[in-house]
Amino acid sequence: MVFNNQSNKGRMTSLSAKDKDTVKAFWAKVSGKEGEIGADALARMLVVYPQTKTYFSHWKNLSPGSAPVKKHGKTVMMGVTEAVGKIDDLTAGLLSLSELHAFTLKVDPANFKILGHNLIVVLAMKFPNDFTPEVHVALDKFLASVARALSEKYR
Ligand code: HNI
Repeated sequence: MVFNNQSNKGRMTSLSAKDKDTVKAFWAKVSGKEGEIGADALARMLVVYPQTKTYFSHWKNLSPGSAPVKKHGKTVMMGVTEAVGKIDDLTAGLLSLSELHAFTLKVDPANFKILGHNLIVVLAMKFPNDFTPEVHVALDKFLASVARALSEKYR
């Protein structure tokens, strides 16, 4: 592994063109599986980080596999797929979603990172062969950028 090379510059601050291509190529495998992946990631977040359950207290059942977890998991994951399509300008692309989470839903932005982490774990489990270190770092940067874009309206 080579450090301090071009592709590692700016880690966590910007996605290189290569990172973007890596994310898009990986997402072609995710496409069509948003439902199950999103439901798994959301369910895992609610179990492992139970403080996140407060935002969903209006649901009847927050357990893994429940109808609202499946439905909302897919909704969130379609949002991430949309973000892949807007990868060149996430701040503008996710502005209205940021507004919704900040002003209407009042979600603490720390939770965006938590969901991103759970999503990475699920993706690694679902795609063990495709989840190379290169894919891992590109996805990590992408999800950090999504979290930052969603946090835009909080500042
Ligand atoms: Ni989030 C609704 C996308 C993280 C709590 N969320 C949505 C919707 C989308 C969405 C899309 C539906 C919007 C609409 O109805 O117009 N959420 C995303 C994305 C991320 C994210 C892309 C991060 C990657 N949301 C989070 C996190 C929390 C969260 C981390 C809380 C822990 N979201 C909500 C809540 C709603 C919501 C609450 C409303 C759901 C409902 O049914 O009440």
